[in-house]
Amino acid sequence: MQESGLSVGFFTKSCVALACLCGVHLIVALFFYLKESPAKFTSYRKIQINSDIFTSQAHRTAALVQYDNGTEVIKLIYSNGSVIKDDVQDPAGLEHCPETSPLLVGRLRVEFSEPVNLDMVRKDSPRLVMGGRYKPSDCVALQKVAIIIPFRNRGEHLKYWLYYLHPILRRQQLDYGIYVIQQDGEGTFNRAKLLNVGYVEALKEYDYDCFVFSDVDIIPMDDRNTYKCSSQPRHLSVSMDKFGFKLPYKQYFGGVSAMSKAQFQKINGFPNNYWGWGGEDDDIFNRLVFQGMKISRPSGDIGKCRMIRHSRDKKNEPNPQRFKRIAHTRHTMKTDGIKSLSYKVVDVDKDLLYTKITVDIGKPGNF
Ligand SMILES: [Mn+2]
Repeated sequence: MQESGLSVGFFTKSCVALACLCGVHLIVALFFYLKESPAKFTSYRKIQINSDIFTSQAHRTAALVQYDNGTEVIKLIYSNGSVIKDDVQDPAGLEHCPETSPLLVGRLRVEFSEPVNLDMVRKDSPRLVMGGRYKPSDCVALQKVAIIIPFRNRGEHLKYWLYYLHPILRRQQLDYGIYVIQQDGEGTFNRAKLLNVGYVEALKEYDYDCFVFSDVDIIPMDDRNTYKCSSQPRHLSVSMDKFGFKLPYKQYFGGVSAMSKAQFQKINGFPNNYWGWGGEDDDIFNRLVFQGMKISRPSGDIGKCRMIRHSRDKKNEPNPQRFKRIAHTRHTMKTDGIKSLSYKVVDVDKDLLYTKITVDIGKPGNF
């Protein structure tokens, strides 16, 4: 009996000790939880979002706004819980801009007979920030768009482009930046490599999620042709006056196009070895197709654009190798692209209306 009494006593004591230990653990945990959590997250607010652009249909997004020491942090979250976007916004608690901007006016008059005055553009854009950066004041833009313009010796065209595009992009309620990528020197021009450089340089400045690649001489004639990305790579200059307001051919992807960061990464960016005029846009088209993507386009009516007439640039003669190169995209795209890009920045010029980056991109056979 004595033996059994001893053993019951020991068992009871052990249980009490264990219970006490658990209690202390609980109290300590509760103390730290209560101490930490109210300071970190004062409140959560669920907001509605209308951007399903970068998500598959299977995973619609939800958004949470969480206040972290007074700063609003917007997280776009997959239904499986993974965060796809994490962006600090103004503390004002702005709503997202609507899917279609209420500021659009539709068809525009675009002409190049009179010289344009950029001072007017500067005065009319009070929210423009040095470097050609803008974001709406009353809502959070749906996309952060870097507009990349390959450039050399086309100052007059750039003036028209800036004159027409800044007001359009503002009405489209985009959070945007203008990057003019100027090829240094007088060597053969390389449009696609300059576009690759623009992609890399723009991302060094800001967390852009969409890239619009535009020739300097193409102006949209309708502001409903929004310069933003879509669930598939988007071709924007679909009916140019130069081609009788028609697509020159079904696979045409030149002029102005838009790709999300993910779409651009998927195709290893653009080719670096198309020197001179032509072919690079067809190579890009091939890359998209080989990666299982399709081109999205606005209607021919909304997609009307005007091209400034010009004679052929010097050092941008048709590239005789272009047909041979296009035939080998499937192979070359694996190695030639954003992963193999090399260049040197020679100069950065910040204007209120644009960021101009002058780059040494080498020469043929040495890229
Ligand atoms: Mn042109």
